[in-house]
Amino acid sequence: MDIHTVLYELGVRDDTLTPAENRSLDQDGYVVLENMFTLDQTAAFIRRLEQLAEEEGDRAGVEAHQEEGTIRLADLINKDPMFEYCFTHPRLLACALHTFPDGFKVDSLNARFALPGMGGQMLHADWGPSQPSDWDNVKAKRYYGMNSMWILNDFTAENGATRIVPGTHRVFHLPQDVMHDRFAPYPGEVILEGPAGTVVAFNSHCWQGGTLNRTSDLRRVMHMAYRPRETTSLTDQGKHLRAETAQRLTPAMRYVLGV
Ligand SMILES: O=C(O)CCC(=O)C(=O)O
Repeated sequence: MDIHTVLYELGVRDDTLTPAENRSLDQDGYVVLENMFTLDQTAAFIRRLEQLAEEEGDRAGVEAHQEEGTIRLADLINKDPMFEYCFTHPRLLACALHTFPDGFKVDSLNARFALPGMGGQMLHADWGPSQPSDWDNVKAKRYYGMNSMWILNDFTAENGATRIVPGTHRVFHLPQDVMHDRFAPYPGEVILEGPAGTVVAFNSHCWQGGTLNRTSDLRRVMHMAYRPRETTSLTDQGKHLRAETAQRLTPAMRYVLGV
């Protein structure tokens, strides 16, 4: 199997993304994809995630990352077949192929709920160099990651919608190199307001972060991330994959997971 055969099988075609959407990924470093899932799916995702949060309690998120002021859940692919929809969505896979023309695989699928009054993050990129020469790869558009926000309840400026700074995947330094206070607004940042059912795919080199949830409700999102095929995933699917998950996956799904 190769990536192109697999993606064709999963419904990706040459015109799955419009030229404007491809341009947005290139120029802004992100693209907004509307109506990626229905209201019924939204309700089902929320119900299942809240059930998992209840079951996992203090341990929720330990497989990847825990963060004060939020409920995090990780390794979702092993936790319910409903999440297969996220890593196999043709429009998101087309974004991943655009970002990694030489091939990619799943990095992780996690969720992040910002609690009321919490959730504000420093502006950051989801990647940092291990050595200075890593920047040469970024300059050559050999990117280290792509992530996506699966908006589960309408993102507003009040409830902690993610902020992103367009074009920062091509500035070749990190926010901490130029900002004294990374909680402060940054010139040109965009607050990603949008309805549930929207997915925002973004280059992991883009500067972004959650903002403060000023409402009395949770602000809910899932993060579906991909990475270059030859690298090691945040949630190494080969090690984590449970037998019952492996059993139900098609060969194309296994390929995308890198197992
Ligand atoms: O959930 C969000 O709004 C963004 C989260 C994020 O950027 C992160 O946790 O690294």
